[in-house]
Amino acid sequence: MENASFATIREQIDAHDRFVLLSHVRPDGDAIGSQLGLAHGLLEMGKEVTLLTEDGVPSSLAFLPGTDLINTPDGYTEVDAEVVFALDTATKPRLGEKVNAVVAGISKWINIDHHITNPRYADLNHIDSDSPATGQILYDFMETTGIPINQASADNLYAAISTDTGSFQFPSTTAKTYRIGASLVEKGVRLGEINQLLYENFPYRRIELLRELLNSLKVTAKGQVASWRLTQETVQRLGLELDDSEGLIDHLRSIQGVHVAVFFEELDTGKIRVSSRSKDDRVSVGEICGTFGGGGHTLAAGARMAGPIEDAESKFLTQVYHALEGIG
Ligand SMILES: [Mn+2]
Repeated sequence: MENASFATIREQIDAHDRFVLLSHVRPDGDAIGSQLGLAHGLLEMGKEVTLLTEDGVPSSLAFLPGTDLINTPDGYTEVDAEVVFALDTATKPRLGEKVNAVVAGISKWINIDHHITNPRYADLNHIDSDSPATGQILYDFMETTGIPINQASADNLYAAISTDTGSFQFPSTTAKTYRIGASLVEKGVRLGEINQLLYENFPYRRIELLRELLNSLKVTAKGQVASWRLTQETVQRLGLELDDSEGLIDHLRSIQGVHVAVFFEELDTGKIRVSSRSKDDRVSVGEICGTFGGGGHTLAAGARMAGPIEDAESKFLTQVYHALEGIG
């Protein structure tokens, strides 16, 4: 299926008044930043906007302008809107069970995302896997179709792009990404303040978590694979919140000689959440995660596996070793 053009998506905005904007479970900066980046533009156009996310806004992102507008689906039986925007969400189930239930009655769906594995589950889909962040696609969309990007919108789009590019560092970052960054700064992004709140404002328990993770660090395959694990026991003992581990995998990725970094996290359901990163585009962690029912990008992907954590660990790492053998 072809990508819907920005003009076609814009027509849907002109043709309707009430929109619901969604992103994925355990939302990250690109998820929340994308929702709010677009929402502030639509609100300025006088549109009615409902914002939902299955797990609520993580406290680390609560500072972004407009997060008070984002609700969990708990208070809803159904959402009164004409059009659904699913943003930064690779599959429909990843919107969350409760979110899916309360928007099930809405017939018009628009899907804007940058995950290559996105099966195009909406009526209009704009999937650009070359874009390092959904926030970057939304900037393009809003800028080219004349949807206002006010300061609140700019702050959010900047946070979306910055967090999904590892502060404009990952290989998916292009000259265009920097140009968009510059435009957003011109539109009033509070650069120093937003960066400090994004990257230098973590609760102390996150550092305690890092200490625990470092104690579980394993480097295998002649230094090419680094992994660590987080158990429910640690989650409970440190009083961790869902997003406390966000970004910590970058410590594994940063080790010299490491090609693949993997984070195994035991969830309260007993399932194992696997996050993986590759530094070598010949080793696609997206493909490896795909064999376990997950997905994502070549260099960053995730999956949910059955427990116990030891089993998930050995099954997943076996596939990683296999992929590394493939490149010699
Ligand atoms: Mn994203």
